[in-house]
Amino acid sequence: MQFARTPAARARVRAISVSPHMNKMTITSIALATVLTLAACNSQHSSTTSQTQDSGQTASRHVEFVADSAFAFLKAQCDMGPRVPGTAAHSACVAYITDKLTQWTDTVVTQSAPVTTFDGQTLTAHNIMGRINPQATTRILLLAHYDCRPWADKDEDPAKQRQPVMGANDAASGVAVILELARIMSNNKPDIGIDMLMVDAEDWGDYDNEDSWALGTQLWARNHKQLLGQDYAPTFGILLDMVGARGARFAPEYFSTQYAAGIVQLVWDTAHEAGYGAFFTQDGGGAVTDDHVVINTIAAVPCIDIIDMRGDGFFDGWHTTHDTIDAIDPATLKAVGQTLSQLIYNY
Ligand code: 1BN
Ligand code: ZN
Repeated sequence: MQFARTPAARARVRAISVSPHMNKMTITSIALATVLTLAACNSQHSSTTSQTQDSGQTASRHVEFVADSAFAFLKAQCDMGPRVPGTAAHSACVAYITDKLTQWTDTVVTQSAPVTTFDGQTLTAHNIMGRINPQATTRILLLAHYDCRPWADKDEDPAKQRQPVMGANDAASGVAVILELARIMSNNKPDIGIDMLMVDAEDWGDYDNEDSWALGTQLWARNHKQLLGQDYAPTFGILLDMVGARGARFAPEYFSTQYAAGIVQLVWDTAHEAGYGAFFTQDGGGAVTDDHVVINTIAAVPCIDIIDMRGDGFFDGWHTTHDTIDAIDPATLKAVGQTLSQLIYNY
């Protein structure tokens, strides 16, 4: 369902959202609650759209992010096995993501090219982007990596450290949240453009070599203008990494705050307004050289990372054989997905 807002109204919402001095909650809380609900069904799940409007021009649009649907997309990836580059499971995941984005977005743009890993392997990296409203100039780039780490080298059992990581959280969760957003947007077109980029070869890295990570994103960032046009310039980007674990805590990450403080503020404010403040905390975040650093430094797009960081480390199962579906809580997927839905529909 579309709700037409005037450009002035949209500009007001955006200005309120990004300002650290004003609180959008005060705006939405004074709104007269005129709730229109419709059931937008597809074969698997239903979603609900509603809107709240006050006597002036401010409006907020609510589109339900269905956590069970996101969980099903996460499980489908895990059922393939660890999606390590070069394996059949990885190829199956490329086909799965391409199929879903083809169903739910306006255009799919793929990119495949060789990349060289720190240990001298040549991989063919496949990046897959689904685009909604490709002509819109105001655009948000959402990205997540889908590949799994070849070695569970942080496992407490040395005998398991050469096994691949299942990557339920460290890979599948970010993809699952973005796929569910794609599905709900196929039923409820947003006013702005959205680019959903699933990147490859993030996790075949060496802890002592920062540049050895995010190889798929490096490939995309170096070539994205050839791929998408010289004018391609998303307004900002949001990376989702490890967004599904039970007990997750998302604190502002250091590089995100350095490059895109206003976007961090917008996302954290939106999460609090949506009722997920317990997940989106203010303290405890560290610095992570993740895909978003490449998007900032090579593609020159301001980009933040929503990543589960607790104290000095990540979730307990990070790069271990415990990063399985048992570590996942649909409530965490919901907190991140609903926050992003509200951000997208009210930007
Ligand atoms: C995130 C998830 N990363 C890997 N899996 C990036 C990273 C690289 C984090 C090195 C810490 C150290
Ligand atoms: Zn990883």
